[in-house]
Formats: sequence, structure tokens, C-alpha cells
Amino acid sequence: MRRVLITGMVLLGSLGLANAQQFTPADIGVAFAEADQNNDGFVDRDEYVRDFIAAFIAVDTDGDEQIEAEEMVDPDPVKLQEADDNRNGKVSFSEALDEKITDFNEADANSDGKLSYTEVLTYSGSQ
Ligand SMILES: [Ca+2]
Ligand SMILES: [Ca+2]
Ligand SMILES: [Ca+2]
Ligand SMILES: [Ca+2]
Repeated sequence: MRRVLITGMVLLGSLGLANAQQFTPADIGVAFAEADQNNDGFVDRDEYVRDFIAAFIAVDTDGDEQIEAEEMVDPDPVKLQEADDNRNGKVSFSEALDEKITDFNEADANSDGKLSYTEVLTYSGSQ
């Protein structure tokens, strides 16, 4: 359970659903290993989206496919507003996915379509 939560929090950090600054490189390492399902040392788009879906479901405790403030860990209002395209105060699955795909593209520094641990670490530090 703790591993799932760490994964979810790291991946959702940029949505303002959790404060990314509370994560240590070790936390990110655990989350990265969890997401890298075929253990090739990279998180590709398929693995990333799968991990995102699992994280979203873990955070959405009432199962309405919206993340509300009460479901967030240490929410960041600025990032939440950025993700909340229709301004209803909640982040829907598609709003969150949009944001996470943008993150993936920005984090993929060498544009090879997959994230290395170093790319994730660098990107997390720049948030
Ligand atoms: Ca992989
Ligand atoms: Ca919910
Ligand atoms: Ca919304
Ligand atoms: Ca890359």
C-alpha cells in the first residue's frame, strides 16, 4: 500500500495533488521502479499511462473519477488550478491525463519517448 501511495504521490505531484518537494530521490527511485514494469530501466509511455491510471484510482477514494480537495495530500492551489481546465474545483480523469502527458513530454529531455531515472529526477527537481 505504501508503495502504491508513493508512486501515486510522485506522479501526481505536478498536478498539485501532492507537494512534490516532499519526495526524496529514494522515494522517486521506488516510484520509478514501480512504474518500470518490464524492468528495462526506462518508463515508456504505456508504462507511464498505466501507472498514472493506478495512481488516479488510488487517490480518487470515493470513485467518482474526479479528484477533490479532500482527496489530496497537501494540495497546491496554483497547480490544481492549472490542471482544472473547466474550473469546477475538481480534477477529472481527462484533465489529469492531459497534464500528465504534458509532463511526460517535458520530462523526456532527449525526446526518445521514454523516461530515464535521471530525466525523472531532473524534472522533479525543476518543479
Ligand atoms: Ca520499462
Ligand atoms: Ca473523487
Ligand atoms: Ca475540472
Ligand atoms: Ca528520454
